[in-house]
Amino acid sequence: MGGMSDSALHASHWGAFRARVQDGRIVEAIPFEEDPDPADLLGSVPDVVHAANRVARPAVRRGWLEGRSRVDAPRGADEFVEVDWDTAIDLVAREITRVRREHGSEAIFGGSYGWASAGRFHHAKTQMQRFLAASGGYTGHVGTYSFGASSVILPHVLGFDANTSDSHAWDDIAEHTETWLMLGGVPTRNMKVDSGGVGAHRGARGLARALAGGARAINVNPIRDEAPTGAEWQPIRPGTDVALLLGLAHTLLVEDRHDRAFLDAHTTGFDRFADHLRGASDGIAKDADWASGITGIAAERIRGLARDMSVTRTLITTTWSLQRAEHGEQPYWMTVVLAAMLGGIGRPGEGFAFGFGSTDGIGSGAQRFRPPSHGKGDNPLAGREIPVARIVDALEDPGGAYDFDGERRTYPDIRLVYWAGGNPFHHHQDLGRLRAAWQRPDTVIVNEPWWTPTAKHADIVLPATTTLERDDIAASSSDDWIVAMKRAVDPVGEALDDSEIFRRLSLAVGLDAPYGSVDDALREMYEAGRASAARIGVDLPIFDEFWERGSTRLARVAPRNPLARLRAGEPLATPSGRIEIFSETIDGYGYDDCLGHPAWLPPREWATGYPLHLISHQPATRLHSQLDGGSVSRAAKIRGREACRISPTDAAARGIRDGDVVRLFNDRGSCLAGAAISDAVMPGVVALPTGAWFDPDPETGIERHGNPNVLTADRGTSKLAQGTTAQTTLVDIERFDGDLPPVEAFDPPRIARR
Ligand SMILES: Nc1nc2c(c(=O)[nH]1)N[C@H]1C(S)=C(S)[C@@H](COP(=O)(O)OP(=O)(O)OC[C@H]3O[C@@H](n4cnc5c(=O)[nH]c(N)nc54)[C@H](O)[C@@H]3O)O[C@H]1N2
Ligand SMILES: Nc1nc2c(c(=O)[nH]1)N[C@H]1C(S)=C(S)[C@@H](COP(=O)(O)OP(=O)(O)OC[C@H]3O[C@@H](n4cnc5c(=O)[nH]c(N)nc54)[C@H](O)[C@@H]3O)O[C@H]1N2
Ligand SMILES: [Mo]
Repeated sequence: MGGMSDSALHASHWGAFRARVQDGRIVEAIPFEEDPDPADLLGSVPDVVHAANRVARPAVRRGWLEGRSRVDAPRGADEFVEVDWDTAIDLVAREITRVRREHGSEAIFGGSYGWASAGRFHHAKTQMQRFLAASGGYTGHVGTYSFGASSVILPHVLGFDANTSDSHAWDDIAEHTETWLMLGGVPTRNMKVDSGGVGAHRGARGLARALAGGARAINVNPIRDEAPTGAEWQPIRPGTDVALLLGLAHTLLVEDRHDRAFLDAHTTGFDRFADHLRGASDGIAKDADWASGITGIAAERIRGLARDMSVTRTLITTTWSLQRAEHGEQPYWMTVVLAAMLGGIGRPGEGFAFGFGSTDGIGSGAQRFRPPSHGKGDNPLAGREIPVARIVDALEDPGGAYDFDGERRTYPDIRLVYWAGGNPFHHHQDLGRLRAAWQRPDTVIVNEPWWTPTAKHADIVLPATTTLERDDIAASSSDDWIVAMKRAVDPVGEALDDSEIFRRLSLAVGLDAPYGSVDDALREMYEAGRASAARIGVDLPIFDEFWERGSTRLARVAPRNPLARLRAGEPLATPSGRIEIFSETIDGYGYDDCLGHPAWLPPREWATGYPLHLISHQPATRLHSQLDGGSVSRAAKIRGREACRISPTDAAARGIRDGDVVRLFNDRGSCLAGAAISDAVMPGVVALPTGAWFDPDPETGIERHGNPNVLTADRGTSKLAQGTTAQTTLVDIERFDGDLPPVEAFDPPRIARR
């Protein structure tokens, strides 16, 4: 190991590739020859690995180093001083020890949400949490930004989290589905990636096979080209899918088209829900006319769809995005309830499924064994986590009480924040509010390969290697390849592997070294995975053979719908053993923002009165903020700023021409973007993908680069799940005629050499 070979195989969240190296630099990422459908994102890899904004040496914010107040030089505006590694490790170890002693381990926030890199050993967050757990514990987080609302509500409704349970195969859809209602479409853009790595992309081909089966596909989406051509486009006012689903359900009910036998045998609470549909308590029938007024979809179209769905084998797929909205629990719950009324749940190609079009692997089957992992250790403070998207509430309100899934919890007093492998100044909402709350802790430590916005807002930045600068192993339960990720180039600058950073920190706080050499750790991790695979009859080559060959292909098993067992009479892990259309548990919580049954609850955001819905979907040209500085992402920008799609109608009303720089704004903030006029976007909607690096103008505060999270609201989905609500955002937009400020997103901060 450790040898550097030309064109060695490597892996990433966006695909496996061979790294071509010249004079110690990677010059090309050549797609893995077994990948039939490699992602164009590979083109950005060489650009970012050797970019000028790599963190070259450990750096400390001057104000922190000098113990000055954060008021005159706040985080994100101060300059940095470079220090040597010994000094940096010593500063971090002392500070962690001090905070533990003075405030308790709970005061250390080590949630560190983020995708980090592919590779099972060097996964930054895992390494960090292992260190923090061993040295006394930390406050962690629960849930994800991806499916924060549904991972809490689905266990109440179904007894399990169906977000990633591989319920249907693309081929089931081809064979059995006649009507395919795609809520949120099935965007192939999102299938470029999968968490943990992709050996050979399968999603887009699976989708093509599924559609070739001839199902009538309906893309319910504010944006047309988010499903393959051939799908009918049904525009919908963003955030109103629940009203559409209720209108469909009402039609089924009053026309007696619902499957009573299925509802009687496998669900509970339908009668109370039916009362709600008819308007028994509030006098409002949730009929197609009512739904039309909320969604903007003609009532007759809703009635017609309900009738068609009741006489054909129907599949409803709902993308994860629908729940990243106020009351985001509801579209998920209502997807399940409508599918239950249709009666096809548990049959191939019928019922419901989540996450189709959200990542590459879903629909293509899964591995039979859990891939090897280095493990994050046991956190002594397990059980005291905060919901992931409530980080700013926690920073602002130490000791404050909040609701979460039936519990009343209190926020810890966070004094130290450690982030490794995530970018909160990309992923969190209302970045202006985050930036203010971020000033409160005593210390912020970040491990990063690049001067990301999060690194620029830290006190101590420790430079981490990228995957190409170290040996690792990629394996994921949604992929059929295990890839030896061989080091291809030397570490850039003085960067160290995250594992080495935490090894040194372990020693500095007085712990034993967590492992011997990396080579030994990789071998052990792999062999443990091989042994567990063998126990279920999966044969893997021994480590040396695997490493030599560079990759191993695994057999996959077709997706198995866990709800097929329900039809066969096996109870679900819900209180009733059935699908809960009415949940006594949730009803018992007494929440006004998540009732005992699915319901339409208007978002608070609508009261702001801004005229345009902002959709900040995933970017086609990168992974979140990763690769934003690369050529693929930059080529799609307009005058250096993220492209914002807007309908011809809304553009014309504002005198905006294609290619203009525009300013998006609401009461929370504003950002510049480049206008891309497109009739694929319905009037009343603008689409600005996530991931442009946060770049606030130091003079005016305007974000200059097109980061939608300066506009999004930082509110929980509900008291039940407290998930992110990024998709529920209203804005206005205008042509920007002022002097164009420069984009400085990719410039390192001011750095002084000591
Ligand atoms: N408005 C809006 N906001 C959103 C969303 C949305 O739809 N709309 N989507 C949300 C979702 S679903 C998600 S998952 C989040 C994603 O948010 P994140 O996962 O935080 O985004 P990434 O850009 O992937 O951040 C990963 C960071 O890890 C760093 N990194 C990579 N490799 C290494 C390594 O080896 N070591 C270290 N130390 N660091 C490394 C990268 O440089 C990068 O800064 O965003 C959320 N935010
Ligand atoms: N290339 C690329 N792929 C990615 C990622 C990336 O950063 N880059 N990120 C990955 C991650 S972390 C995740 S969690 C997944 C996320 O996967 P998703 O959550 O499924 O993806 P999004 O792109 O946010 O949105 C999907 C669709 O929802 C639609 N939509 C938004 N609001 C509404 C609404 O109110 N109603 C309806 N009917 N439709 C709506 C959008 O127009 C879009 O077509 O993607 C993954 N895939
Ligand atoms: Mo995500």
